Amino acid sequence: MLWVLKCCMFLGVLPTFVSSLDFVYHNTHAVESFLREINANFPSITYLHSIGKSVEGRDLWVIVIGKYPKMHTVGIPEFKYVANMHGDEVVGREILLHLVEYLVTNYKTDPVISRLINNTRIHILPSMNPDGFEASNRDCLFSGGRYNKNNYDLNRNFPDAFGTDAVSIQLETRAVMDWIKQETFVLSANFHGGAVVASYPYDNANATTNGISPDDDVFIHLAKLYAKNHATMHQGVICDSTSRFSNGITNGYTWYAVKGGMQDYNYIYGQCLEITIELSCCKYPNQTTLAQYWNENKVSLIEYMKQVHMGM
Ligand code: GEM
Ligand code: ZN
Repeated sequence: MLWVLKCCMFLGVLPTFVSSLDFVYHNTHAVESFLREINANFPSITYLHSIGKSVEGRDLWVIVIGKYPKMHTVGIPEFKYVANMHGDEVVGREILLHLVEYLVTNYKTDPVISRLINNTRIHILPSMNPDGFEASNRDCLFSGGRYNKNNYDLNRNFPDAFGTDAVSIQLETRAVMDWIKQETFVLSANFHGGAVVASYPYDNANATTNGISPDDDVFIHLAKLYAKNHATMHQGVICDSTSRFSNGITNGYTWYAVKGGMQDYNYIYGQCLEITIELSCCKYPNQTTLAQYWNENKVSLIEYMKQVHMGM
């Protein structure tokens, strides 16, 4: 990094952005430093804020990217990406950091990215469960880091329209619920690991519904769009015991029921269309594979964001 600075000093120019993000895992401290640096270097198109704290007191940082990042503007839709709600599912956390870097560094040079940033307010929460991430023992399969510090699965912790069981809403869940209430999100995706598929609502059902939502056609379009633009997802990737998902998509409830999930909460209580993206067979893969995951998902991530303008 130093040589960049020296070179810029020699040329007599001030660098606007000197570091580039490495393909390694970033702990809580490194994520925060990265986001602060981005915000300091791109103050006019970014806004960094914490939507609350985890049980162990870690901030839940959200970086907003847009022409008017600090507030809602009439005619500019609100979009979000959330990763790492299961602390041991870490690919999404890293690729969202790369997405942040990609967006801000291509503003004003890449016409597609410039248009996206000018016309969309993009909210990115790289980690909804930083305590789980720090506690994870870096396994491919399940690890205790899935849960928050109080041992709650955050994807079973939202109010569920299909059941009546009371849940003890955790700090991380509450922060996301308040955030959803505060902003008028219309489109979202939530990143997980342990499979490779785009899963869409509903995740749960009751005696009179079969897991199919009123916007089934729109959700299928969105899930297919993500899978189609992904390097391999659309082929139906088989991870160990999972079945082959036709076109790389599935209805959540058909796959297996999830009660109290974030996806259904967004749709039912937040009027926000959210799908769940499973990014990797291995939940915590070796960091030498991170560049590959970024490359596999980059086009999907951009194309999916553009869908916020399809006029829902
Ligand atoms: C999931 S979320 C995706 C699967 N959804 C449904 N309805 N089967 C979970 O929370 O169990 C898987 C994951 O953790 O990645
Ligand atoms: Zn998960």
